[in-house]
Amino acid sequence: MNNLSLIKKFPKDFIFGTATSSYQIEGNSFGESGKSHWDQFAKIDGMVFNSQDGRIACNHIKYWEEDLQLVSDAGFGAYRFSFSWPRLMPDGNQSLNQKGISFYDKLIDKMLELDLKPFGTFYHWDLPIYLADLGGWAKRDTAKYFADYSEVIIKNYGDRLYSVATINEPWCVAWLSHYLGVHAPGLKDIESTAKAMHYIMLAHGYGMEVIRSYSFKNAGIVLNKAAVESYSDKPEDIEAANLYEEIHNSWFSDAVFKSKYPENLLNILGDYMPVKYEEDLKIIGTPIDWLGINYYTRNLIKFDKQEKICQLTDIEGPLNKTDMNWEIYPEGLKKVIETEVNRYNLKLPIHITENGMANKDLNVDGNVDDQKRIDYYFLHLQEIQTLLDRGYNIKSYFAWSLLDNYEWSFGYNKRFGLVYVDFETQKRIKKKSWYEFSSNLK
Ligand code: IFM
Repeated sequence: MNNLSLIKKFPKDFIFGTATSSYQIEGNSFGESGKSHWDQFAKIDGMVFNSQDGRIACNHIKYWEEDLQLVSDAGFGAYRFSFSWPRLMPDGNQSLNQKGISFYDKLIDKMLELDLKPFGTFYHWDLPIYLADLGGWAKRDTAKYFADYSEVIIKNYGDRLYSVATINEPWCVAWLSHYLGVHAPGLKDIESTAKAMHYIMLAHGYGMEVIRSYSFKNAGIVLNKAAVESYSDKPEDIEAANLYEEIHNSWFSDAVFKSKYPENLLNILGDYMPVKYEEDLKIIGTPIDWLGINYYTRNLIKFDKQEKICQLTDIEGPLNKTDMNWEIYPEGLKKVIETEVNRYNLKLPIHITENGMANKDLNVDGNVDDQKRIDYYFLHLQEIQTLLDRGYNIKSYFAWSLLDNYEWSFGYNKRFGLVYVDFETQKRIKKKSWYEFSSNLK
């Protein structure tokens, strides 16, 4: 049975935090928020577990003080949250919702009062419905509107934010949502995929330009990295894995660090790419101050000739799994960081902006024993420690997530929190993992 006492051996200035996102916790039926495309998507039969949506979620709009107190009482030094675009700009790009503006004002001020560094993410998947109806991420205008939205954030809160990230997990925004059809808008369409793969990165670039125009200094992007491995030594599986590496990982990092897209995937998407997309790559490559890495699992890839466009499949691996059926593969975290640093010769600070697991947690008379989650954190923190010992420039680690919350297509059926949420009563119950962090952070 592992514990988290290794935390005490981390460098004194290493930041430990925990993370959430707006749609997953806030409850968008409160505070005059606009709707997001997830509200629409959840209504489509079979797309989301029990058609659940984020109207109530964890009602963080009401319980935000209690929630921040939970972060602070555990001894964390930072809180990663996201702004909700439809809460701030209900119609996407026109009027501001003053209630939304003051909500984040209060939230950030309270973080500072509690000595929590505010790590703000601009976009964590809640696209205003109004922009989704105009074509969403398959349209160039959405990237332009993202620049206006970025300005609202940086102008109102830039003086108090410790750091900002433009986009959370562009792979999910583009590939998972337009090619695999798993997230909103649920498309399986190569043309919209190609457009979204580019426009989400252009939005990042425009966001960076706005951030720089306000002389804000601590800005980055958050990429979800998969440890991609070939299912076998067969050349066709290795080739399939290489293509998947481009799809999941290097498309986004090549764009940011090299102002280019990787060749194999570009060959596949080429005919559908926006005209003159090359001209945008310089904007996308605007230098960032740090790279955020979210890591959960590995992808085992096999050649599959049944697949028409990208001839590959993700095979279920043999390792122990979390409740998401994701393999627990801690060395993958080390591998993805090593790959990133070597491939791009990175000197930038790296923040581990998300890592954690879903577990079938049970509330037994007010006790939630999630030892499996403690084991997961232990194993991943060990990998980070190894890299720190080797001199890697890793600055922080954020546990995903503070609260059980809306896990997208899985609705409220997957629990990732350090704190258990009873969704009937909104009661928060600290899990064993919360106590474990707390006794080692303080
Ligand atoms: O809950 C999500 C989060 O919104 C983005 N990263 C992965 C988490 C677990 O699936």
